[in-house]
Amino acid sequence: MEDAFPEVQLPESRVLIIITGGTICMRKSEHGLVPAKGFLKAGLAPRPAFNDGSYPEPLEIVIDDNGTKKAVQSLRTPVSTYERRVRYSVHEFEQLLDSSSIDAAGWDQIAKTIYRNYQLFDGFVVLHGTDSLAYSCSALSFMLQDLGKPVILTGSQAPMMELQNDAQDNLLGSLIIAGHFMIPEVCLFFNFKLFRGNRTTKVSADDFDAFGSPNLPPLAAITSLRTNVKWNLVYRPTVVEPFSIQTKLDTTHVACLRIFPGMQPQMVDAVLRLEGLKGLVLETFGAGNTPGGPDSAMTRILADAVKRGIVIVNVTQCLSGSVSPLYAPATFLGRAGVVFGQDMTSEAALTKLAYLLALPGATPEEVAKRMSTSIRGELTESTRTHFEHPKMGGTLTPELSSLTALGYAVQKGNLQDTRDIIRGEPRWLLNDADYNLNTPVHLAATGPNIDILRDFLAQGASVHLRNRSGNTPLFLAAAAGLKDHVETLKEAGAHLHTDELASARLHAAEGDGNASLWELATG
Ligand code: ASN
Repeated sequence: MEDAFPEVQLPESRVLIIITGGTICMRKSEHGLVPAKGFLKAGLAPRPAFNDGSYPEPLEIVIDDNGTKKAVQSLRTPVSTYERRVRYSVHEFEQLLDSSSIDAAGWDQIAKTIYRNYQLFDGFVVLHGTDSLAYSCSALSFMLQDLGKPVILTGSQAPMMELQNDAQDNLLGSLIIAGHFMIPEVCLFFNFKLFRGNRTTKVSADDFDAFGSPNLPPLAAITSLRTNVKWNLVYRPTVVEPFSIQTKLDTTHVACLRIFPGMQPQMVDAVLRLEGLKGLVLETFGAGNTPGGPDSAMTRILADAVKRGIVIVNVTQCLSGSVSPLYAPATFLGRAGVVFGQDMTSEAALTKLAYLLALPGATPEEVAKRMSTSIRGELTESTRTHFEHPKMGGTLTPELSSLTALGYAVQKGNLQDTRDIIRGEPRWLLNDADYNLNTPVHLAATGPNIDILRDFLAQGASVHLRNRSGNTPLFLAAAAGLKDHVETLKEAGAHLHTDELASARLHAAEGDGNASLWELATG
């Protein structure tokens, strides 16, 4: 008899879960809670929300810390509301950490694991303790350069093994978002909200609602069965470069100091004279003020240190808001050469300093300049001076009519038209998709004018989205025999999805005249 409900082939995303430790995977010991290994088997496999029982074959390939390919058992979630399954594998740190002990070496290890496995997965979830989570999110946001895929850090206040916990919701939410939404940022997911990682701070030591992002609303929230993504807030790299990592952060030559009433200038001087110090984050009062006027000992000490080449960054002690030269004390600091860190958190300011100071050839002047401008959406730059009305028209929604108009302009190869349509529209238009789930980049990948493709990529369009047939723009360009398009997409970090590789190799072997192009796309 025929099966009344035949198994339908549904799209599937692949996610790698990197486990660094933290409460989420902890068990009780005689000394209190400690992280324990074997999370996939003990924590995930027995839970129906994380395991549909299918134990997918063949085994998944994960590249380990030595660069060796390992075949591991992956698990698959049941079907989501978006008619998709998430297949995931786990990579556990050799030494699991309470996150209070993580440092630059731990961040280096996370960054390298993502880099090595980048082409094998659609997204990454990092399990991490909550204590230093905001620091790790900030550090990774800088270390992962020109990121094109979601990297979501999460943890919990109560272990997965506790009867009542926040671990299950935090991990499931992260997995669903990493497997469904191409948000190319380092994010923190906690208590049903997705934040830009470098905007977060831990606001509670025990509440399940443990993180805040005081100066930027959440990028997404799970408020019902569906996830509400604020696409216009999503940050995208706007240079045409493939994903790369800067692994070393100079955390040994930076410091953070909180100003308090009555603080003696000598105390600040003592810190500024620590051997080898290159950067200081100064947590000031309110809108950026410290005690003392233009001729005070405090201002002189800070000015001297700036002259000696130390980068000093002014951030506020307040939970929200920005520093600015509103009051005289902050203005004097600015004149002394102290950089305004705008509305950056201390976590973001400290890790950004450590990142910039470690870049090859970094000079104090260059580092100081970049500390007050946004490099990963970590601070709010001054707003625009004018308002533009959103374009309306047609019987379609404004979004769909813009997308359709853009599609025609791409097909005609008219660069100016594409620019006119995109202008005034939020950047999400380039990452939106038509009924076939083709994005403007899919269309441009086979379009007549390569400059349009370049233009889209330079404006932050994703190269990793797949259409309804599961194909990336790179696959379409190779299938169309367009060498320049293939090269341009590769330059922007495009690669074939794991699911496309077999078919690409077949094309190459068939010798359909395009063998070298398929090799280029696969390489
Ligand atoms: N001490 C733990 C950690 O940061 C706290 C937690 O994860 N909730 O690893």
